[in-house]
Amino acid sequence: MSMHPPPKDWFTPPVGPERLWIGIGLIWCLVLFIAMPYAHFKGKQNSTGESYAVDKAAFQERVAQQVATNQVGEMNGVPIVEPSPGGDVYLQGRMWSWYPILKLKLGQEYRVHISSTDLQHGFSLLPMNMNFQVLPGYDHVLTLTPTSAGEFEIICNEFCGIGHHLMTGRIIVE
Ligand SMILES: [Cu+2]
Repeated sequence: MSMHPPPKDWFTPPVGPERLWIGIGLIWCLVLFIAMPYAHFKGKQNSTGESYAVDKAAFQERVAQQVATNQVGEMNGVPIVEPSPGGDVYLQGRMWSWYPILKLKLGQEYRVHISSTDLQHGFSLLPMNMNFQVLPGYDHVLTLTPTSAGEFEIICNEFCGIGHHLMTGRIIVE
């Protein structure tokens, strides 16, 4: 097999519709280049990236402590916890549930600590479409201020085994 170099004058500058499509593509690249950081700072649905290494047992202990001191009810065997506004809130992802159910106050700011005590899960808040990775050994802190009242479902969006589809939780805002 032999290869031949292209002729010296192979390049012809784009003209007509080709020029137009290259232009549209370039403009769209620039739009996305600006939109991504804009959505991060103005979207109000993004994590600040605050996270810490945490021992699984220590996190579990904080969750249990919160349930012991702030439980206000129970739903399908899962405790409902009402943390004090402005304070720390602990949410544990585990096979296959989100524990406990959180009851938050509209317009109040909370520091929600999310971690897993077994393997990787995905925190997905519906219908807001907020998604965060939940990793064992890491405490992911979300500074969260509920802006609408109601019941919000949490699902797991990281396949985590046979009961993955049953892994739902709840945040109640009133
Ligand atoms: Cu999961």
